[in-house]
Amino acid sequence: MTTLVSHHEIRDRFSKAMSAMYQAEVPQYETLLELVAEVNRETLERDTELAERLEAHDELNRLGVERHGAIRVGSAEELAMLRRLFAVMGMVPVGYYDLSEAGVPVHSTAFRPIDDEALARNPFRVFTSLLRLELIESPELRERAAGILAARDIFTSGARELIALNETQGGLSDEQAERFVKEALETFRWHRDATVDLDTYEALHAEHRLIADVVCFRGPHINHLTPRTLDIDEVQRRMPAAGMNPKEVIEGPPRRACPILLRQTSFKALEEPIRFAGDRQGTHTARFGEIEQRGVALTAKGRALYDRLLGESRRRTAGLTNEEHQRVLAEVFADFPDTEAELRRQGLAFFEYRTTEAGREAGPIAETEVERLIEQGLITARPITYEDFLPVSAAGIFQSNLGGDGSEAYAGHANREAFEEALGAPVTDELTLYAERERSSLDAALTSLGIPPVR
Ligand code: OOG
Ligand code: NI
Repeated sequence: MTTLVSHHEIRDRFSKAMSAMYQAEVPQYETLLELVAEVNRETLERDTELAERLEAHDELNRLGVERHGAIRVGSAEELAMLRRLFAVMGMVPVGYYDLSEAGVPVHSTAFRPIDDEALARNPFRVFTSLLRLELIESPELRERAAGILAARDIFTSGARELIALNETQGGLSDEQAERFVKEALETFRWHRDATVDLDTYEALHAEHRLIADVVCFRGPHINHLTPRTLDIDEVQRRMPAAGMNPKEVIEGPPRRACPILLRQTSFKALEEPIRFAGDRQGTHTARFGEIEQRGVALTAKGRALYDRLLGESRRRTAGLTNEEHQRVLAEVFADFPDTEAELRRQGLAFFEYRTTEAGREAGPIAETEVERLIEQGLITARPITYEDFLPVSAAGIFQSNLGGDGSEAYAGHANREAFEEALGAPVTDELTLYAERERSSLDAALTSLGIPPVR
């Protein structure tokens, strides 16, 4: 019998191989990693309380390996095969994101691990977008794009074999895993040679830059990787001195005492030389580097408040510099509670509960109010990190890296059913995952104190 390595081990190896490949392909990404490591180190030195909390919550070891990436594919077959490829690494599709409303003709999901242990080990995620050809207006161009996509195979035959083997064996051996990482990596590699001639590229580009990016190359090159920083404002400030051109504003919520959801920024995509069919030279702009700072996951109620405040602030932030933008956001988000206790009491964010040493040693407990149990030091609540993405922020990242300002919204709207049909499986609802994690941790904590779980 073959001894199988865990899916999480394969994900860890793959994410490291992907990072090494991208650093070699885009040297600015290596510079970004150095900058983020420097700022993280300084932040932890300055804020020992944060350092202790991250350590206690098992988040310090994942900080150094943490990153997400993004790719864009052109057909249902490609997306469905990617689902099987990511399954080898214990990554499943979570969440549905519609970006057509923001003028980007794609819809997306994020492949990521979902259980606690896997997330603590290496939470590598890949934001994966499917081009919506039906949103291309010209029927002639639409058909041409579909024809080009139908003719390519973005997977090596070795990768296809190992994906099938993973499904029949329920995993891969050490040697098979090594080969898998190498073969799978080929799908995400950059190609300096386009598969089409310059005229075709330009026609697709004129329709939407993103369409040219998806259709004209041999595969879905990884277009960015994103390390996790503990101080995004500081990294943004230091980018120019390190030779990087940051996007204008940091996306997402403002800086807060209790960070919520996700804040993101990037250095702008580089213009790179391309050889087109027929031996003509040109350029293509697609690849960049991004950073993210993660906070607590919000409940549906918290998310509704976030969306409302973000909507309000957007009316006031058009065209502002990042500094002004952040000032307006901070003003508007004054209406969002900013202490852990308040976030909990109002049911705005998700927490994980644990019994303390004192709780385990206490005799029979009359108290059943969760907040009182926390005050008495019998249980602790810690914020559950948001592991997903934000559509408005993602659209902002897309836009600034496709060059050009916000395009107009497409008439087509969210179509989750079509996306799931292409994927060949339903996407997991992210809110359900956080709610289950909170619920099971609270049940376990209360049970260990001899208190019946609240329903
Ligand atoms: C994906 C942009 C979205 C994020 O972190 O929100 C994204 C892309 O440009 O393909 O990566
Ligand atoms: Ni990203």
